[in-house]
Amino acid sequence: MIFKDEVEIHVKAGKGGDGAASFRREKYIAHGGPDGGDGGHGGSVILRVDTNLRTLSHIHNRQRFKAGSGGDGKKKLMTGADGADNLILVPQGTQVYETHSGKIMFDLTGETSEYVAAYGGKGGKGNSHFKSSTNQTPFYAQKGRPGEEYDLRLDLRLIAHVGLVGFPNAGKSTFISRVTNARPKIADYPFTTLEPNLGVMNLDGEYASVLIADIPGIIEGAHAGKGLGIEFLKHIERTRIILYILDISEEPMKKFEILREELRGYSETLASRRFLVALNKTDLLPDEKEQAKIVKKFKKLTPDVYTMCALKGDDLKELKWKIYNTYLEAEKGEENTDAPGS
Ligand SMILES: Nc1nc2c(ncn2[C@@H]2O[C@H](COP(=O)(O)OP(=O)(O)OP(=O)(O)O)[C@@H](O)[C@H]2O)c(=O)[nH]1
Ligand SMILES: [Mg+2]
Repeated sequence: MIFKDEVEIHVKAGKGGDGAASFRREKYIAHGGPDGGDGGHGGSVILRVDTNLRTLSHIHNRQRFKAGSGGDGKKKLMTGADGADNLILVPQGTQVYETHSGKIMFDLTGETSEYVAAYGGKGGKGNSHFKSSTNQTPFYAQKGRPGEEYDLRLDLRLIAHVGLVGFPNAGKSTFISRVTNARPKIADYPFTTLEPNLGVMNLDGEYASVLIADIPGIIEGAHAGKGLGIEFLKHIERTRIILYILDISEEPMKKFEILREELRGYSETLASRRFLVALNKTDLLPDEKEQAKIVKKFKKLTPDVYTMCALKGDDLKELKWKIYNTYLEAEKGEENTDAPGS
């Protein structure tokens, strides 16, 4: 699943139907009274949150969304039908910007948030409305109003709970494919991942509500623009937990220090976020004493160090539960800080 977090769309609401200009046909009277009905209202284009969605990848870039036009009014005071709305479902957390001005229009933060992106045009009034004492036979009927039309940019700031950080080739994508429903590309060369992947973690066969984000690998100098750059860190800015994934057979402590330094270069808050460490590829360092030595070094920095072999899917269970419990703790901490008066 490729995670797409930004997409431009064009929305065009329906035009209102025209009001009718017509007159009652009565025997022996040249012009009966005006009986032109009103035009129907144009449909609107509406954005609505669907909590089952996690990405914007179901929307094509530059896709056009049109709502239906209102029907014209008819004689005998018949009102035209209203145009159908066009409903676009988006994930929770989608922000709507006006493309040209860059102005934010709406933030679909709630589980039931809805935003009318383009209002349909009003239907025109039929000539029956324009009869007066001086004009018994008005030929004028209102035209329907055009619908609103905008270029919009939808921006989903991925609100993953756990962000994977590591050097290229460390096994981040292998890990996310083992523990979540995501199926990213995995290959034996650096920078395989070019776009973030998002997955929902499974625990004992059930999907827990923990979202994990796999981002491209980070190298030394990334914050100064090396490699794929550090811009992908924006995707994990709002995560609660960072999981460093390190190749245990390739100077993991040194790599870890470089990664921390790069994160610090990007944002101090991100660098000081709660973190866990996973030492991957234990099959490449089968000597358990060697493994224990490395683990011991990391334990001086944090108690949350785990070894695993993501390739074979070994030793993942304990880490998964740790991730889950840390996530629950972080959620709770958040509630507490949000509580009024605290
Ligand atoms: N021996 C061994 N190889 C592994 C293990 N986990 C992952 N690999 C291999 O390491 C290579 C890189 O794995 P990826 O999951 O693509 O690594 P990544 O961290 O996502 O890399 P980028 O996307 O380039 O940042 C692949 O060939 C994997 O099969 C492991 O536990 N043991
Ligand atoms: Mg990858």
